[in-house]
This record gives sequence, C-alpha cells and structure tokens, in this order.
Amino acid sequence: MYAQMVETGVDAVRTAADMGGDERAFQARIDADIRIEPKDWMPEAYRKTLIRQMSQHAHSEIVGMLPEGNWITRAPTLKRKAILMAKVQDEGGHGLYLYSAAETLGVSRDAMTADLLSGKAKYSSIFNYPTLTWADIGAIGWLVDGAAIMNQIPLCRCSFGPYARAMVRICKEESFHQRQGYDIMLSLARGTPGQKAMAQDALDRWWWPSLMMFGPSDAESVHSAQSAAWKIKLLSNDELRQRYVDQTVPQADHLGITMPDPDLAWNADRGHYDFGAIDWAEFHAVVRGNGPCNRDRLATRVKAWEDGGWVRDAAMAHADRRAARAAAAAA
Ligand code: FAQ
Repeated sequence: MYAQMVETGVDAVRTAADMGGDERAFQARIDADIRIEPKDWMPEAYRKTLIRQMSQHAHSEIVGMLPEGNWITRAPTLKRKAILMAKVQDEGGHGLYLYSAAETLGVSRDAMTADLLSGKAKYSSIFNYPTLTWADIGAIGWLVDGAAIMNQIPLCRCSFGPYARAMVRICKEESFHQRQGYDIMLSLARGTPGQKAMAQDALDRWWWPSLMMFGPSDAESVHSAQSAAWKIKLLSNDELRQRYVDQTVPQADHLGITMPDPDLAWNADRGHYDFGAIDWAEFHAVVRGNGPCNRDRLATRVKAWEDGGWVRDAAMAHADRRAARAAAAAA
C-alpha cells in the first residue's frame, strides 16, 4: 500500500543499512505490531515526529473550540445550547489527553503551549475559517468531526501506546459530535426553504476546507513515508480523503443538498467517487497563517493565556505552600 508513497515521499525513509542495533530492534517491534511505550528505547526522530504530530493535534482541539464556542450564546434552543456546550468541552478534554500523552515523550505542556502561542506550531487549517451562521455548527459536526474520525480511527492502532489509547475515547466522543452535527443539518434540510438554503450555504463553504484537513497529496506529503514505516500513519492522506468522500456524498444526498463540486461523480470501475481538484494554493496560504481567521484565532489564544496568568500563579502559590507545610511536618 505504501510502496508508492515510499518512492515519492519527501523525507528519506531509513533503511536497515542506516540503522544501528537498537534501531533495528525497534523497527522489528514495530513490524511485529508491538506497541512502543514511553520508557522504551526509540529513535530521536520517532520521538520528534510524535511530539510534532501529537502537539499539533492537541492544539487543533483547543483552537477548534473557538469557531463553535462563538455560537454557544446564540444556539437556537436550550437543548441545542446544552449539547453544543458539552461538545466544546469535549474538545477541550481531547486537547488535554493529547497534551498529557505527548508529555510522556519528555516535552512539557508549557513548551508546547509556548510554540502554539508564538505561531511556531501548527494546528489544523480548518479552524481558520469563520462560523457565519447556525448552519455552520451543523456543518462542523457533520463534516469536520466526520473528517477527524476518518483520520483518527486508524490512530487507535498506531505504534505509540499513549497516543493510540488516547484516541479510543476521543473517537467515541467525536462520533457523538458527528451525529449531533448531522442532526442539525437534518433539521435545517427538512425546515423552511430559507433553512435549507442555510444548510446548502454551509456545505458550500465547509466542503473543500474539510477535504484539506487530510493534508497534502501523498506525492507532496513530507512526513508520510517515514510515518508509515513507523506505523504512526496506517493510511495515507489521499486514502483517507477518498474514504471520507465516499462516506460523505451519500449523507449529503440524504439531506437533499448538493456538494459544491461539478466534477464529483461515481466511478463504477474504481468503486469510488471521483472528485474535483483541491485548491492547494488556498491550503498553503491558510497553513502559512493567511487564512480568514488565523490572526484572530491566535490572538484569542494569547489573550486567554494572559488572562489565565493569575489562576496559574494562585495554583503554584497554593502548591508551594502545601509543599512547605508537608516539609515542616516531616522535619
Ligand atoms: N492543517 O507531511 P504531511 C479535529 C502540515 S482534530 C495544517 O502530510 P503529517 C477535532 C503538516 O503538519 C484535527 N497543517 O504531515 C475537532 C506538515 O507540517 P510540519 C486535527 C497541515 O503530519 C473537530 C506539512 O503540512 N487532527 O478536527 C495540515 O504526516 C471539531 C506536511 O504534511 C490531527 O491533527 C492541515 N490540515 O500529516 C475539534 C490528526 N495537513 O509539521 C474541534 C493527527 C498537513 O512539517 C471541532 N494528525 N499539515 O510543519 C495527522 O494525522 C497528520 O499530522 C496530518 C498531516 C494528516 C494532519
């Protein structure tokens, strides 16, 4: 499956000839599907790759709270408000599990946060788009959580134990999120013509960015080949994107709304949907910081960090006092 990626991937994949004894033994464990745990020996590059991906994933969950958080005060009913609040809190929880899982690799949460706030670390491109109407909340649950699940189910079987285990619960919660988003879309699609038009408009704006969530094409993906060899990635960016299209098109049909892609067509020979070209220039612009909301998102996170300074100081002062009391009692 990965032969083609290994040939075209930009990062050179390490071969047995490049490896010392420890690394050969490590790769043999991976090849035998034995999980790697934090205290096991691992190549520095494996550790760094995981820290990069897991911290970016955690940042995505935290920044991902912002577009939906924007609608908590304006959800149309008390029930929708309660559901949305629970969903946004879940995303915060996912960020925390992922930061904790990444900390087992020897990086501190403060260091990861500093990289997010300075703009050094990435987070998913999708969260740099605005939520303009209530229908966007339905579209995010349906499409964005749907794409997240497609990407994350294989991560439950990835080679690094803490990441794989964190993903099990996250996927269960994302599945509830996806259903609540689809339920919002269903209500709108079965509502007045104006509500159905809102659902269509949200699909028009979120469809292409949701396809970009899976990352660059396999031919352009820098890290895929090595991450596949290490079984961090079990399916390639393009394979996941295709599965997502195949799963999502019938869901749009059921809603009675239309994908904004004139090239979308069932290909009976391939047994998959063909779809149109992704605007990679837009993807790269968003990843480089020039999407519609990048600056706002980062400014909001920086402000939240600064506003929370007194809480961190108070917690540290309390911890110091407790430690001093315990030391005095032990003396
Ligand atoms: N956005 O060589 P590859 C969610 C970067 S969670 C921004 O293919 P890789 C839940 C990539 O980092 C969504 N940057 O890289 C939720 C790399 O740059 P670097 C997040 C992107 O790592 C729902 C460069 O491009 N999910 O939605 C993107 O092998 C609703 C080259 O790319 C995860 O993070 C992008 N879309 O594959 C929350 C899942 N794509 O690091 C709230 C775990 C690529 O060298 C509301 N992550 N880049 O500077 C992964 O599976 C992988 O990291 C990929 C990228 C597939 C994202």
